[in-house]
Amino acid sequence: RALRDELAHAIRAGEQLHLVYQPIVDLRGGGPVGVEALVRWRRPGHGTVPPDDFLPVAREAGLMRALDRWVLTAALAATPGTNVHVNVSAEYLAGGTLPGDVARALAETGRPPSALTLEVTETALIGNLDVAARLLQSVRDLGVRVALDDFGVGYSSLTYLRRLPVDGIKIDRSFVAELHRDPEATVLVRTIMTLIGGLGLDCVAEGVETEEQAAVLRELGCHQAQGYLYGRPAPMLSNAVARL
Ligand code: G
Ligand code: G
Ligand code: MN
Ligand code: NA
Repeated sequence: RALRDELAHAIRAGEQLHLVYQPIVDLRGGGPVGVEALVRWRRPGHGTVPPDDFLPVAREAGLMRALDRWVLTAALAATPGTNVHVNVSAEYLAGGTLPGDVARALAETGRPPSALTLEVTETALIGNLDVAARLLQSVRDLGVRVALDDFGVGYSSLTYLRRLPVDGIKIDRSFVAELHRDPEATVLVRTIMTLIGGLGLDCVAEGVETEEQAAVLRELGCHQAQGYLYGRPAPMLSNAVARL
């Protein structure tokens, strides 16, 4: 069968999809503050397919909204007592059902809104910024947080920051990767920190792999981080055990 038919079936049935969770830590204390949910597909006969291989197919086939909606509820249900970040594609946001879906998913799972952060990818954003801003504000009115994902690599970062109601950003890992060897990367991250500090926004640094990177980020005032230094995406059980 064609890949996209198999994927459509997997998303409808739900059972071949699963989630892994990557820890997000406090850079000052080092302790866990939450997890990001990341989707995986166990394709029969092919093992586990990473999202970079099947999200483009889902996008092409018009399946992103169904996929992200499934992830939203599944991630909330699987992470009791833990703050969880969920990715929201531009397609899902543009569909207009996000505020209602979020309210329903919180009610169904009995989770508090404060436990949920939605990550909106700025590179994938958005024909209509006004519509996106209204939808995100509706979600925030529920008490859910919104973060701009992959911050800094898009064409319109500053416009998005100004026009979209968000609580924080995630600094793209391409900046973090260069931090301890490229002085210009440090200048860029310092500038990003000044910018978001002035706007009262939070930051999570992505892709932190070394103590040196963590030290620079701490010095620049970034308070949260995610990356292989702290943990790879893994089943929730591993995260729970790691916290004991
Ligand atoms: O898990 P991994 O680091 O391989 O993820 C690769 C990319 O796929 C990342 O950009 C991530 O944001 C995206 N991604 C992972 N899970 C989801 C999801 O549930 N929904 C959306 N829209 N993107 C996801
Ligand atoms: O775009 P998003 O932030 O949702 O992407 C998360 C992706 O980044 C996942 O695919 C995850 O596997 C990957 N990732 C997470 N931590 C690290 C890291 O420390 N180094 C690298 N190279 N990739 C990472
Ligand atoms: Mn993300
Ligand atoms: Na990201």
